[in-house]
Amino acid sequence: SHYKAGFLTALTTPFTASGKIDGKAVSALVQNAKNLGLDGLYVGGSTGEGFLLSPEIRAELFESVAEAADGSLKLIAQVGAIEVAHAERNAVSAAKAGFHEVSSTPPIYFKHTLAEMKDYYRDLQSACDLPMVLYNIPALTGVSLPNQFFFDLSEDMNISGIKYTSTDIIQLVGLLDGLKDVPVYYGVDEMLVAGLSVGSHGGIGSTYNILGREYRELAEYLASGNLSAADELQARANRFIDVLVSVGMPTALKACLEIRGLCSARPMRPFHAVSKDDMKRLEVALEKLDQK
Ligand code: SI3
Repeated sequence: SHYKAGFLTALTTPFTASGKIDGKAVSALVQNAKNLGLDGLYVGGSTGEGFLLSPEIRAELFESVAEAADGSLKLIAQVGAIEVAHAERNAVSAAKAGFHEVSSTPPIYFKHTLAEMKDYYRDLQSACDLPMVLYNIPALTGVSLPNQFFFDLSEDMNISGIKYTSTDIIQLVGLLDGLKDVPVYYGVDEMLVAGLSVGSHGGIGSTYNILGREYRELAEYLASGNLSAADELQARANRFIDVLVSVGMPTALKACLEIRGLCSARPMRPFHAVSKDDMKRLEVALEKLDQK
């Protein structure tokens, strides 16, 4: 297919009332991804509230997901953490649990040099010996990685992909043009049609938990040249995503998954669970999706 990297959902991290990983809900969410025909899971990213999870709880999460996936999905762990030693521990936990690849945002908060960020990725890879998916998500990290950074690291590391979550399509065109054999996952769900049109090899996003089937369909329409059908699906997705974004991510998605009976809406502190009023708005948005 055109989309050799596949379509993966960013997984929500479900918690029990006492703040532990809810194993039953993990199974339900993983089964949901399988039912939607998705190729894999991106675990512990922004959708998974990764930066709010200790190394211990992330290890539990990775174990629980790997067990539920049971070998039938590609598993990528987002291991980034403020403390580098924690990121390395997360990478080791992912490898132990049987994940296929690790991924990380660049180091955040301080303004690091490109050389420091390169060493960060090299150290992570040495810790776990798994292929690495580099992650550009400037809206949340405040770090916009330049294309040369991706080119340089793919020369001297085992880079299995780039998750490109930016609306800068000019940079994306240059990235796809300059890369040799490294697949790009586009990460802005509202612009999947744009990301795939310029040549991205797949996608990863939060709303795939709900719209995974539609995104795969959208991709097939594009590949077969039916642009207007692809555009229509994107517009339908965005009417739904607009409500989620106005309620607030990632908790709005978690609330939708509670409405669908898959997990509790309860987020990790300092997030608040969505209000009753917002819950109503999300119910309506989900109903509209079901009506087509
Ligand atoms: O777990 C993750 O790291 C993600 O899901 C990232 C993903 O690219 C999401 N981006 C952000 C900023 O959270 C998107 O899927 C996003 O939620 C979606 O496009 C709606 O805005």
